[in-house]
Amino acid sequence: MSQQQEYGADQIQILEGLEAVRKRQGMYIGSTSERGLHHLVYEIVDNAVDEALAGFCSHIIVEINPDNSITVIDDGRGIPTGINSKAGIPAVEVVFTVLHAGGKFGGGGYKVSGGLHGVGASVVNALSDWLEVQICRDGKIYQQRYERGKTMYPLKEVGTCDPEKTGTKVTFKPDGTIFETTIYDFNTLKIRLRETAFLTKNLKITLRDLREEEVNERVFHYEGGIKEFVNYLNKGKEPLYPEVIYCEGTKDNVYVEVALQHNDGYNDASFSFVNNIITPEGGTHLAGFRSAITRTFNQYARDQKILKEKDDALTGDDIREGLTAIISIKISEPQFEGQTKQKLGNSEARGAVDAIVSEQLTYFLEQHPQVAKLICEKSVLAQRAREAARKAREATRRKSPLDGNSLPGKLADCSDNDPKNCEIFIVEGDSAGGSAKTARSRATQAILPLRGKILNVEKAREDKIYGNAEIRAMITAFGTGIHEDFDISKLRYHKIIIMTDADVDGAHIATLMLTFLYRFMPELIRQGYVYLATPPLYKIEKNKKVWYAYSDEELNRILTEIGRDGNNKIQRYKGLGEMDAEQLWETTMDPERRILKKVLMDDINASEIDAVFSTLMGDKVEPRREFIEENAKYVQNLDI
Ligand code: 0R9
Repeated sequence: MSQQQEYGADQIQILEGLEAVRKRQGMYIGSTSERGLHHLVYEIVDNAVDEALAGFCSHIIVEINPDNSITVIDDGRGIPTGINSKAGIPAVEVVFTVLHAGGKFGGGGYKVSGGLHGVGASVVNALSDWLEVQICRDGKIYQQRYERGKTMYPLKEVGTCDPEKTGTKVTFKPDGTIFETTIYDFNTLKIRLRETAFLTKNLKITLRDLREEEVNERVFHYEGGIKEFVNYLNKGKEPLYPEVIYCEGTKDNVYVEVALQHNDGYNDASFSFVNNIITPEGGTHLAGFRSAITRTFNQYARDQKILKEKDDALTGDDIREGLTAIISIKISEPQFEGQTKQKLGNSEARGAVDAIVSEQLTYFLEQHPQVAKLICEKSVLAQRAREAARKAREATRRKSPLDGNSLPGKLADCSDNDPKNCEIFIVEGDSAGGSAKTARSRATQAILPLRGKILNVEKAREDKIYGNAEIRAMITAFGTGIHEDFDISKLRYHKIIIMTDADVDGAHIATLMLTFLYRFMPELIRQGYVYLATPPLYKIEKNKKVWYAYSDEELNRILTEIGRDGNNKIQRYKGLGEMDAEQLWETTMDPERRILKKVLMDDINASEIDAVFSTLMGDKVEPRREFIEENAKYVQNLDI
């Protein structure tokens, strides 16, 4: 009897379900871009993490195989292999072939990890060329294979194993006809798996890249969980006190974990998670945390007479200056609200976080009066600085409004009034600025030359930042205002193009500008308005013909094409200033010929982005050196 004839109504429904996933992939995994491709791995890993959260799995291995297929192995109980009475097929087959099956079958527990997508293994199966699962359970090894979601043979025994050893191994190859790319990025998986390990105390996660002869392996294992996460995020910063404050508890079925520590910086780096997934827009859990710390610190400061009766209360912003915090909750039925469905709405989460943090933080402050005093004093300083900043901002507003009514003198503005058509080049140095002003297309291209390096906003308080002429010029030119005044609809240019020399100094200036944009106007990056110009590295001349090369590989390609002989004249550009206006136009500014790099930011990586900026731009040398050593391989064309 063929497989086809064995199919009953249930199986036909299954196939129709997975066919729907293949047709409307976006609905199930968000996108078929690189992001969706990586999401497949997270779906399978999340199932193994659930097994860890249930207390049965301590090690997860993720391997990128030479053909860009992925293997995930866990040492949990193994997916049940017995027949599921409702579906009439083994539970494991239900997991991989029935939409949204997840943990509703078998164990009876709920799916804890995942949450936002949490679409499950069947979607990964539907979107894979093939998927194979092997289970070690009761001393036997079971196996099943699927191709594009279809079961290839009934679950079979393929060997025996040590009865003490149990676990699940899943290997899948994403379908190249569905995904825009099927090449995995080690770094992307590394960031996510490290975060998962931080959020799941004691779980060890090994990531292995088997695509090169020399295997690249990283192991993430944090006994301290989110306490170590806070240490990691603060590694480029100077902590105000050595302890990481930690609160933990369960209330109304919400498991709450919070870790926090202040540093001597000025930013709030708080990140909230629900069921191990970051919630970039926060929600009730974050609101509960904020109200708890504001109330608790004000109470303490009043009790200890750090705040006198006549003094204003500290605001949340004052207390969160220089704060690094992780708020992580586990909840069985998370509800998400807002336009992007990324904001937690469960009201019981607010109460649970508020109660647990208030109680345990109050106790901590009583036990650690020196730490409490340091935090309160820093908050009082922040309160005063905020008042000074408000005055500075109002003074600047009166003199030269930050809302764009009076433009900076150095700006050569464009004549078109429609922001969609307009771009602004932020140019390093007056001389390159001069060439750019001559070269530009006046209707649509504005030029703002900046003198030297702009202020490092990572190390300055707001009042000083508003006082900086270069930063004020940018804010005024963009037209959006900043912070609570920020209004993206007032943006005057839909392309903000940072144009700096292709050398170390230029890279530093570009990083300073990106730091400013990231900290003060992150929405510009998030919505894709920020770009980096790419000036050429070489000019090649031969027999009165000219070529430009933007990388060493391109130089080699051109030289091979035109012949490597004595007639070639090769010029290595050291900076934008070496190009005349015409050269600058044709190589770097002409929309028809230039290369622009869009600066992208994915909120999923929010904590990592914060750590990168504070490591690169902060005071500590050693973490910066480590970061540069680890990431040097990703840098191209930096002339050191
Ligand atoms: C390598 C990736 N790992 C997994 O996908 C994975 C799923 C899974 C699992 C259970 C144990 N380990 C797992 N690894 C499990 C076992 C039992 C009960 N619940 C869960 C048990 O032994 O009783 N499952 C996830 C869903 C299911 N199993 C189920 F629906 F089949 F039960």
